[in-house]
Amino acid sequence: MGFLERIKEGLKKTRYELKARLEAALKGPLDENTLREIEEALILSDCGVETSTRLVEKLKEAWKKGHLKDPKDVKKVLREIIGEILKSVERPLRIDNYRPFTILTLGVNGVGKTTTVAKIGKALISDGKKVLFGACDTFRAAAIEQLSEWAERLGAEIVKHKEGSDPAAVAYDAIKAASARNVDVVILDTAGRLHTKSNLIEEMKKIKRVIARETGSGPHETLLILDATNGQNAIQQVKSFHEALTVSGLAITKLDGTAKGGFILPVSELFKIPIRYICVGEKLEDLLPFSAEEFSKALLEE
Ligand SMILES: Nc1nc2c(ncn2[C@@H]2O[C@H](COP(=O)(O)OP(=O)(O)OP(=O)(O)O)[C@@H](O)[C@H]2O)c(=O)[nH]1
Ligand SMILES: [Mg+2]
Repeated sequence: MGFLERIKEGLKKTRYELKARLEAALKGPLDENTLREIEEALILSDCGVETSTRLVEKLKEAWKKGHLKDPKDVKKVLREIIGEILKSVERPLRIDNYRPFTILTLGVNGVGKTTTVAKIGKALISDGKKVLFGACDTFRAAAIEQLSEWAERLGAEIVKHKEGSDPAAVAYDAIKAASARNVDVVILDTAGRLHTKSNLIEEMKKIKRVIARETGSGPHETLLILDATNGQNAIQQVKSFHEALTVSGLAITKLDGTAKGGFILPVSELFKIPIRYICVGEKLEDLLPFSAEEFSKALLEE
């Protein structure tokens, strides 16, 4: 399967629902009413009220200029406008400027942090990099075990402590070990923290301070993992984490399980944080680098 085909397959649910809604809206002749229905269709696909309104305003401009002759043109113009919004957050993660490059992952419970750590690790290892995982989720023994299994399977190094130990101490040891073992990339897995509990945010800040002190320049990526099945609720998560910890990149997981994929539009417009990766399944190879053009094509191309 080609790259575009995989994204299309992964975005199937969002794609089908958006398509069905747009087609229902586009049944009659194009007029003000149709445009309102298009706006409705976008809102229902979690594109956000403000973003949807803006999209339709732009459609209206194209319509007035006579660029929208039939329903196909609407999708084409919409695809272009969406592609433009997403282009502003298309900045792939570059790991060659620091060594060891340090990635701190963040995200609430169960969004797919540990799985994404493994997927990124696999992609980097396939690229010839030496990778070390840091098991900073020390809340549960099972979490340390889960990451250890991935490390073993992938041939990644791992630094772990006992359950209940200080996550910042794990981060410290992981960075020390990375330098000693000539590692290219350190990826720190963290606990599923409730962003509403500030003491947990404080703990993340402490990890971040330790990384900054020990590397002098890191973390080189503060990667927030968002679960697409939460749709627009992700906006509040981005806001809380970004305010407290300055997020530098996003990874969007579980796009395969939801029709709410449109939420990445308001997230992109509001925060302008680069989307590094999207995940369209549980398997290691289901991690894809984010491409604005392919994503908008996958949403709106036949
Ligand atoms: N369908 C689908 N499932 C995914 C994806 N990413 C992760 N998962 C599944 O989501 C579940 C939770 O993943 P984890 O990686 O354990 O999530 P986590 O954020 O580390 O969870 P905690 O450590 O408990 O906070 C697992 O069953 C994963 O297989 C994805 O892109 N698509
Ligand atoms: Mg985890």
